[in-house]
Amino acid sequence: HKRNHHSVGIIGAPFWKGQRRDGVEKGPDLIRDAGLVDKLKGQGCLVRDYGNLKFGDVPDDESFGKVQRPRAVGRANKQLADTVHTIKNDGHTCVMLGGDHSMAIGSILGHAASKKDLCVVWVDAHADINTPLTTPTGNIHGQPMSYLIKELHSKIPAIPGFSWIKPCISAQDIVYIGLRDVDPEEHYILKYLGIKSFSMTEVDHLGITRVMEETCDHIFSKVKRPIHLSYDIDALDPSVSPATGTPVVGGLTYREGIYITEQICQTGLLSALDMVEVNPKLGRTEAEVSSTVNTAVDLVLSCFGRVRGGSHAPDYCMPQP
Ligand code: Z70
Ligand code: MN
Ligand code: MN
Ligand code: MN
Repeated sequence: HKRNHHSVGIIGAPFWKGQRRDGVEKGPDLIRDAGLVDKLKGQGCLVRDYGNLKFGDVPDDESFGKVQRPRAVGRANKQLADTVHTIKNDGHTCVMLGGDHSMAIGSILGHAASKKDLCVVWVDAHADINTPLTTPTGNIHGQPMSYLIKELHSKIPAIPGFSWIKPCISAQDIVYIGLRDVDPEEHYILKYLGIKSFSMTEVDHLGITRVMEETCDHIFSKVKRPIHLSYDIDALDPSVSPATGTPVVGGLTYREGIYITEQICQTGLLSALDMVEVNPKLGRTEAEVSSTVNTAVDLVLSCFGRVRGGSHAPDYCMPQP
């Protein structure tokens, strides 16, 4: 056994304006208060906490067509992208604590600024690939992928606050896991671009073992490359993580959710992680909130070497009688 050598940089993105439910901005501090940093250190990681981003008010943020609060979302994502770029250049695996999933725009763009060849594993009940013109809700947390994919560039209008955003990934560099609430327009986009996706039907059919084998075969089909894992807590079943904005029945079990992060860790290529959409105000009881937060913490820990079978320091010595 080699000592856990992960170097982790944490950035909190307490942002909610990519959707309409109050409370998701509490995510970063709740996940920290559940002991994330000490637990990562306890399993041998080097950890630097870069704190939380502070987002100023954005006055006169009129909607653009249906798209809600575009300037606030654009500006917050620029702040995040610059910070993620810094964290990557400092040599860490970057952990972005959300916040809503619109922050994946800045997280992935900042990551791509230092790792041009990254691929994306998107674990979510939702595809979050609506364009500003297909969105049924106007919520940008349902759209982040559309701004990042090169093949969709011609379908994206100029949006106030978004002029700095240039697509950085190709459709073939993406794998979805956990889908079960996909809009018809999103389904068209997934098929039209041939994006690899394992909906809950495929998870049932193949089992999570083969899903992860095929995920790695797909993203590493040509060469090994850095992984951006974008994990929406609503991918898991609401019986595990109910405190989230859009719970959808029939999700991943705790064990399937953890198996995904264990296997991504095993590749040795995890380069950035998003843990998003934890919303304590949507837990009906304290137990619902703590189950959701503790699951988010466990997922992060298992991205950085925690194994269910246990482990020990390489210099461990048994006590002598
Ligand atoms: C819908 C939309 C979404 C999360 C809801 C829902 C998207 N497809 N994402 N909750 N996390 O608004 O575009
Ligand atoms: Mn999402
Ligand atoms: Mn650079
Ligand atoms: Mn979701």
